[in-house]
Amino acid sequence: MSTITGKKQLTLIFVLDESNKKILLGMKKRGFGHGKFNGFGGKVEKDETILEGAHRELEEEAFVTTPELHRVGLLLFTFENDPKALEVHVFKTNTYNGEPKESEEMRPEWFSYDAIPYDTMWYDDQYWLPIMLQDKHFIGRFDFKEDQTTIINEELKTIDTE
Ligand code: 6OG
Repeated sequence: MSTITGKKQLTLIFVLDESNKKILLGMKKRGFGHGKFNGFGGKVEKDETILEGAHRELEEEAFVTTPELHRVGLLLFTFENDPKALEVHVFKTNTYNGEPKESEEMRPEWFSYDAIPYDTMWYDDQYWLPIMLQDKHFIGRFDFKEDQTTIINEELKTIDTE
């Protein structure tokens, strides 16, 4: 049995163009998740709320701002032999200001809902991202092996918002 000694709070933001069924992803250029497409986001700082952190990361990583971010999911990740769990707060928005631009961290790219590059994304995304695109909310937990690819345990629940 491994022990969890703490958690990191992180944000993950998806910009959607719902009328054209497109999603903005970013190719992560460095750090954790390097080489994968993902939403924008990162660690929540000590002096900000989760929502403030989400707005800040979106602006820093994609150079876009938005008047509204909707909370759509909560994910908990653990990795074998890593005592810190990741608590990821997932947001989406369908409105944004500015043009997405490459940053030091991310190279943004639009994808059709039917051509999402799951092969180049975190392994868990294929399970919960479709739920978000169906306009539903979710809560989930994924326990990964040290290789950051193999899932040992997973639990995912859809929250019907209607
Ligand atoms: P920085 O370390 O760059 O923030 N993140 C994950 N995203 C997905 N889709 N799946 C995972 O499965 C993830 N684990 C972490 C949260 C890391 C960014 O990566 C996200 C943050 O947006 C394990 O500050």
